[in-house]
Amino acid sequence: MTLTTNIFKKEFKKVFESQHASNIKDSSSEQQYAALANFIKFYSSDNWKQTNQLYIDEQVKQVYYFSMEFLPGRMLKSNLLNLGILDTVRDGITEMGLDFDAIVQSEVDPALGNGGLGRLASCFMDSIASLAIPGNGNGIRYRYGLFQQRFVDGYQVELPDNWLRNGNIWEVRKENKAVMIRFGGEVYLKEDGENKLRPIYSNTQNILAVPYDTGMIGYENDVVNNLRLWSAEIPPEEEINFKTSAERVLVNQITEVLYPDDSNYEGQLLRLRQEYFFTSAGIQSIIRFFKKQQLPWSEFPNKIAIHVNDTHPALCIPELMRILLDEEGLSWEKAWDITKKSISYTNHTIMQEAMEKWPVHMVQELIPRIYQIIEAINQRHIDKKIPLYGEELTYRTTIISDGNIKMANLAIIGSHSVNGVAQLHTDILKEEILHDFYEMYPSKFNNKTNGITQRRWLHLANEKLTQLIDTKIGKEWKTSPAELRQFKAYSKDEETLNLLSDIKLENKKRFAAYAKEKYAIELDPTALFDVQIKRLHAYKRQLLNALHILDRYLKIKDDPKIELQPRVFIFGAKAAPSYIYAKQIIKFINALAELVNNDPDVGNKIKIVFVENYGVSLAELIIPAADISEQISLAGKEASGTSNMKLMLNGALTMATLDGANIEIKDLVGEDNIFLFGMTNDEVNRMNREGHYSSKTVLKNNPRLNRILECLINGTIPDIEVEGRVIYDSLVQYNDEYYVLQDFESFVAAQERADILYQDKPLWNQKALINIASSGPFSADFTIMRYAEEIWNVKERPTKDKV
Ligand code: DL6
Repeated sequence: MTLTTNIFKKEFKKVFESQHASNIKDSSSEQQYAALANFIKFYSSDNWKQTNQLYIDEQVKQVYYFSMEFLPGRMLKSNLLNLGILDTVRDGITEMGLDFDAIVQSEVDPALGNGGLGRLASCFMDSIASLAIPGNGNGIRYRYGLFQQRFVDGYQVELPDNWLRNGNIWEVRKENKAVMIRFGGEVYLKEDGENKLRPIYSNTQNILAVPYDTGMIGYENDVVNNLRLWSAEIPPEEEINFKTSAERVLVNQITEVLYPDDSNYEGQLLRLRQEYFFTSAGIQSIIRFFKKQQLPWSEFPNKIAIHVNDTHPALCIPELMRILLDEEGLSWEKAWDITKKSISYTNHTIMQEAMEKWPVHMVQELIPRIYQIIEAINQRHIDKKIPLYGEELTYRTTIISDGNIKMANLAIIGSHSVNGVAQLHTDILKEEILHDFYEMYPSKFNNKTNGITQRRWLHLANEKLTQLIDTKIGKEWKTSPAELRQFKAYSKDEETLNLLSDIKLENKKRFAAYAKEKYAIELDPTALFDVQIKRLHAYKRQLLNALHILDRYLKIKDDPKIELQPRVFIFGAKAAPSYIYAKQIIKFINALAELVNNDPDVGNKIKIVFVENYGVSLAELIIPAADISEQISLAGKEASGTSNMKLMLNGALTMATLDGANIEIKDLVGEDNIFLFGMTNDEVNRMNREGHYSSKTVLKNNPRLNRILECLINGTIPDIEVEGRVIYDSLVQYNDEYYVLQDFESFVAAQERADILYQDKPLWNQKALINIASSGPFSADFTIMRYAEEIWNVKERPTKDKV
């Protein structure tokens, strides 16, 4: 049925009235949202059913993307866009006298991830469906998302994120697809009379994993894929075994909250429980589906690709082995062959502290059979590799060592593909972090630079810019993002550049209105908007950004009449609750904001806005308003970054170290259209090797920097006695682990170049346009095509029209 505005209005009214038994005019935007989301779910349900049926009928190969985190953002508008009915519905809603934007904003933004990794997973879901690739997401339905961040006296305070308070309309509970997960107890292997060893379990705790499915709607192609999130419940038939409230609480806890505090043993155990819970549930449901097709097991890797998003789901490997060995009776060799051929793994970090390892005793206690299998995988690895590579290299690659299970080692040994997420990151993996494995398995390693979906990050977030691009180069870029390059033809077209500038100004006004309403800060929309939005981590160097602001502040205090390019510095960042140093940096930036924003000498020359509770929805507001994108991590530390891509796509110029995907941005836009500064990865490595770096020496020759740092401890910035001292000491006494001071001068010089360029608006706009036009290669559609072709070996399925 073609949905016209009139049909929509009639049908929508029906849905609303059947749900609320009241007049739509008297309802709240939350109620209108609920009815509209239900309407869309119903509208897309046929396609969802048919997509699923087609996958079954045609026995196509499917990919299963296992991720501990998904950050989908609000789904209403994105679903309308992908269904091709955004304008129809918006018009209908407006004609009914309702406020479309208010309805959109009534939706809760589910924070089921920490940052880049989870958002990447959701961009991938959008691209997989939009490319008509048979694909599924597999994760956890956390009862509470990542904490809600509030600032109290400038300090981060964490509040629970009760995102399910009003229910979640997009999901469908599939109780009939529930599976049982076995924890704890004892296990031993017994001969089964056919020369096979079968595990015998006793005293296990069995927990029910119930799936909640959400349709992942492809862009105008009738495809609706599935995102399956698992929830833990007490199995009704085992109620008797959960008598105490402590036992019951333990079950609920499994899927209660994203990233439980793992600074204590119980927290770690819970996280390991979560990892096994969702991997086992996902693998069991894959096996059940595969078995329905009645194909020989050798066909499994031809029908199923399992992707492990970082090591959190790496237990997929022993779990698949367990089922193939214990339940399906395959030989070790066959099971191992199938497992390796089916599983692939992405590494997202080189930070040692993020490399997962689990104490052996913990795994033994929680999942004893899985431990036995990991031990056997490890032993076979040793036996096979020693004759080929010798003891030294082999023992450096074992899964079990020093009483720990190293999850990256398991993921590499048990998979057929290991990829990094930007070229530099992959090179570092091959040459440094995972070099031993690279020697053993050179052909497993490959690069897949991250990508973002242009549909959410341009089409939805920046509708005016979308219209401008559409009028200039047509609409093809929405499905063929490489077409964006045609926009470059307008880089010297005055009319287009002026329009681009007007759109940016409007977006900045939109953000300014938000800042005024939320924080009572008055922003000048003609100022340069300088944006750093990402998790707070020392290596990302929000501190460098703040020290630069402090430098500007001191310049103004020295000469209040100084002419400086007015700037609005926007920060958005959550710090992990247990990461004290990151929280101290938040407090420092907030205190600096308090000082600077209220100093009459400063006026509009500097304003700082640190938005609370940064997430997908705020990113959609901030990114279109950005002039400068701060991507200033220490070279070699940021695996890729994805905010760099979203900001570029919206015409921000990148202030960049040569790190992660910044290098690829530079290659695409050319050095004239990016501000580069700081040490390269090679220079950092040399410094580290030689061990000559002394932040004190940097300071000795730099009175300006000395003065800036003094402000941390001399009371210039009120209310940071503790934080200022800690930050000062980290830079001076503890030798500045992330080379903030070393890169400071070149950072400030690059910022000065940006100021000068911003004075020349036509030239700035030209560079902004070149950035937009060069960003096509960062579309997640391309990234996914490469995963599909080079790793998963899955094909786009013909969409309904083509069948
Ligand atoms: O690949 C997505 C994203 C990258 O863009 C960031 O550069 C990287 O820091 C982030 N990594 C993580 C690490 N998590 N773990 N484990 O979030 O991944």
